Amino acid sequence: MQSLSRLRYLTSGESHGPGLTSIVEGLPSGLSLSVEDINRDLARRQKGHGRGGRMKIEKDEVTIRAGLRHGKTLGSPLCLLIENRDWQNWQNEMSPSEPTEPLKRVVKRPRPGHADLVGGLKYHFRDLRNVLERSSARETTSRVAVGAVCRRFLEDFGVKIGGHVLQVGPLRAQQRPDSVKAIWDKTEDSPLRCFDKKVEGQMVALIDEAKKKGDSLGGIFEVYVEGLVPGIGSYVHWDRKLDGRLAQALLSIQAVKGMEIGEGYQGAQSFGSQVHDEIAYDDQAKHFYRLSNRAGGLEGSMTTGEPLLVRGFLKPISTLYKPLKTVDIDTKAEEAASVERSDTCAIAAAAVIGEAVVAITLADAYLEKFGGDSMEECLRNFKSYQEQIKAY
Ligand code: EPS
Repeated sequence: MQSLSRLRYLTSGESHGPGLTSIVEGLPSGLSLSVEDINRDLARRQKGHGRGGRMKIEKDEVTIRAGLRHGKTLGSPLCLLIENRDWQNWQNEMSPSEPTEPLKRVVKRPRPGHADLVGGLKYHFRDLRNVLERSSARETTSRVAVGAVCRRFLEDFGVKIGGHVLQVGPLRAQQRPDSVKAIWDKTEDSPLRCFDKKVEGQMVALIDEAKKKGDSLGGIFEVYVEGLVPGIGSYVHWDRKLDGRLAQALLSIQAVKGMEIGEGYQGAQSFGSQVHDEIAYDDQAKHFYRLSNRAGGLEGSMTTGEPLLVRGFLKPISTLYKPLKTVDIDTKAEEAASVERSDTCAIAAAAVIGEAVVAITLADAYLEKFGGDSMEECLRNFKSYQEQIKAY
């Protein structure tokens, strides 16, 4: 929603090019930020059972080129750079100037499910590498870096975010976390960021089986956010609605084909009395709350103050080591699709990417409501709103 956005960002970078750049514009001055805050999330995104060989090559680390001085933002655009280590192996193939040697990695056989074919038609390329280099989920590294900055911003307002894996293929976690702390405690050092350890073992075995067969798998991740004040987003106009903005953010992640808020899909099959969360009032804490949270923390496209729960549904990765049928774009003959090095399942990484895009969306919405030029001003506005809510 760039037209309304208080916080804007751009990313650039090809998967095997020299590196990835992000520029974040609209951050207030005085936000404490370190390289470590960003590197922690970059490292988290690289983990997960089912990832391919590339993650052994990369060790994503950020360089902050602008917008930060002595550990505090300046209010000027923040520029983040992350190098691709694999660039060393692709200098001729991905050279910004004319290549010095004949190309060896030209792609002519588009992979079903990938951007290859339509991207080639649209941008008029005869080498589909031009498409896959940017459509690659390598790009999510940039968004995780920006998300880490937004997470840091939201922390100062008491907002905490945790992502976890709910499902891989047909295997669904039966145990569910009930706090962000529970997610971090139980999933941070696990192979698939799954809260249910028994099912996680089965998920790992299923991914191994898919890999052996040259196949791939998708799944579902959930992002859980605590500490939100009621009234972030708005019901008054379509492009202010927080549910729509979250949907755009989640669906823009590579391979995400669906999203859900709270028990959204279940609700479509149930009676209203089984769906809506009854309202109660806590006299001591002086706040309204819900007796359940099936709405996933959103009513009328605004936060309710209950935890926000959103899910992303990933299709299986479209590079198959046992490739599907395709057509060569030059000869028009039937062929097996091109095989590029790839992951078998990237759901654990997707949970971290989901955290990032949710953080970016929420930071923008917080700035819309409490915006100021400095953190002091934003937090003053925030405190005054909290007092208004308490006195309601
Ligand atoms: C990807 C293909 C693989 C993944 C990549 C996403 O890259 P490569 O072809 O270099 O092995 O590793 O993901 C990343 C590089 C990353 O950082 O997540 C694709 O086609 O989308």
